Amino acid sequence: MQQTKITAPSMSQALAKVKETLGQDAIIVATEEHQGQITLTAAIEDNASSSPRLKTIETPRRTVTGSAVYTNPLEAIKAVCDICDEHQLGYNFCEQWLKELSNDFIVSPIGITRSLSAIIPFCPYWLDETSPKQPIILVGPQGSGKTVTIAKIAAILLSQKRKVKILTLDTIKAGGISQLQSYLDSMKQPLLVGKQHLAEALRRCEDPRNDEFVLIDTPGLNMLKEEDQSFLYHFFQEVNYPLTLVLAADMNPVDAEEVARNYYFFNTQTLIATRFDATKHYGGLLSAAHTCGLQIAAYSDSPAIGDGLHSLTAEKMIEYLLPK
Ligand SMILES: Nc1nc2c(ncn2[C@@H]2O[C@H](COP(=O)(O)OP(=O)(O)OP(=O)(O)O)[C@@H](O)[C@H]2O)c(=O)[nH]1
Ligand SMILES: [Mg+2]
Repeated sequence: MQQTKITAPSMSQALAKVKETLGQDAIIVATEEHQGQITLTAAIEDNASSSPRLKTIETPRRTVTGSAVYTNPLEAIKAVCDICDEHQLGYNFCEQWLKELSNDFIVSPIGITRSLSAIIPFCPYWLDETSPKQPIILVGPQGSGKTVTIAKIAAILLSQKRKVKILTLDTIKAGGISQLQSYLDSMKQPLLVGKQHLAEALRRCEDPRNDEFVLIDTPGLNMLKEEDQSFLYHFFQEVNYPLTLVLAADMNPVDAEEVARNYYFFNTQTLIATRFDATKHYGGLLSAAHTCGLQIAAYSDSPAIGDGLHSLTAEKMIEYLLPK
């Protein structure tokens, strides 16, 4: 692992220098603030973009069922290129997918699902694998669906007879607290509000006897704004756990990639995609996951809490990507 310390007068300048020095895959491992100067310790792992941390599901090589099956390599290549074109997936994504696909040319018929599962980390069993030792902390741009998703996760866990403790740090958005409170009222769950509960909630996760899942909602951030970068930076200092990015699937690929990179700096490892029902183009979601190796934990296709979250596999993703 390569490490370096960068000092600059502001967060955005420090982050820009980190990107310049270590590239887009760098992650921040420590931060200090002294006399108005920000010092970031950044690191890059040798295989940063391709080191999944949860169990990912790769489609077995011989799985060639479903509609994405082609009789010869040219047809399969054309199908992948058409998908990349339709969903605005960039050159790098398409090139890597095709490279992976070429490993399957020895079998016939040829499926395009396995190669997608090899370049995107799908984690359909994310929630089953998560334990109360790990808080679920949702971060993301304004309006991406964090609060609805926190409520959905709470509802799913409660339906499995698990216990939850829910905290919102969003004391900024008008109506933010009452929005989550009203979702939780129907589940008869209390809501903790404000930063003063954060340390205690995190301590709870460290207690081996703890059987409550700690769910934390955060305010929507605009990472182009210095104060929002600063919020994430201070939050990251206090929270020594991986974060989950909530991203709307209808975000354009360039912006989605940029957002993912910004959060990836701050120990964001997983991705939940919302608004699957509001788009026919999924390039933003896939670009964001691919760029930073973010693991796709779940997706949502409805704003209704009762409709829950769904697990995503390469097979299901291909169904969304193919022309209807
Ligand atoms: N169509 C659709 N709408 C969704 C979905 N998930 C959330 N929404 C809607 O998206 C809007 C924003 O959702 P919120 O959960 O409030 O988003 P947020 O990220 O908490 O927003 P901020 O706290 O303002 O940053 C609301 O109108 C939700 O009902 C989804 O999967 N599909
Ligand atoms: Mg919210």
